Amino acid sequence: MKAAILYVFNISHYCEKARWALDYFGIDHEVRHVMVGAHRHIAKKLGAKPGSVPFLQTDDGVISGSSAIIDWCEDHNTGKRTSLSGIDPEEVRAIEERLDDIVGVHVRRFYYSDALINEPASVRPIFSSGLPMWQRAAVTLGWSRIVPLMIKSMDLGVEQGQQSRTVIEAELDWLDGLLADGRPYLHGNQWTRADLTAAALLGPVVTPKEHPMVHAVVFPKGVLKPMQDWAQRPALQFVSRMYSTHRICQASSNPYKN
Ligand SMILES: N[C@@H](CCC(=O)N[C@@H](CS)C(=O)NCC(=O)O)C(=O)O
Repeated sequence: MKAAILYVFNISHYCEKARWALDYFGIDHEVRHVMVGAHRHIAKKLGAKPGSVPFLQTDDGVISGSSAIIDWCEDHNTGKRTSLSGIDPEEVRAIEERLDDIVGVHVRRFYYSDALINEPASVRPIFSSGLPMWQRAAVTLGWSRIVPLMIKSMDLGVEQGQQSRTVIEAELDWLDGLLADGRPYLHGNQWTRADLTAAALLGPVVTPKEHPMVHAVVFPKGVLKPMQDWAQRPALQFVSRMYSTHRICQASSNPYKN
């Protein structure tokens, strides 16, 4: 089997979710950074629908979306890692779906509503990192056209940023509630894809030291202050714990590697 190729935006927390799953399952893969805009052309060429990153090129075809990538990893669990499905796969999936559909979307809108509107230059380096030189130049030259497109496609603005902040706080209440009985994981005693998803999608709010790229992000003050206010919440302490115990991606120190 050829190594799978994972197409990503470096900054994307859904891409981090997929990377983490591939690392956990010990699946040989190459991470390929794609230029914003060009990703849709690559996706179309490979037949990846709907065209968002992450998508994974494999011998079995292209797998689109972080959840489907975890499913694919489960089916190719050659390293015999413990499954991430948990004891009640349906309930675990329900938690994952809520995290994907609400937490992931609003963490992103909360950050970009401030960063892309007030400090767009701070975002550009993360969209350039990992790209070949000519693509980095294209991002720099095209940035003033890319920013308004991103603002429109993600529905960003001051009011939208506030709405997303309120939604995040409600979702943190939900997660704090799940953890209130002292359970070690979101669903029972076992590490599952719900935990991996919560940690990857909230990782940018926590900036754990094990995170592979979030340290390159310059957060605007309007985002940093709520991050500091939330830091002691059980849900975010849980995210730190998931990173420190389960996210070790360097091959040499990967605890999941045989
Ligand atoms: N539910 C999808 C969400 C993927 C997603 O929203 N990806 C964003 C980056 S964070 C993207 O590719 N946006 C650009 C686009 O959709 O063209 C997943 O879990 O993979």
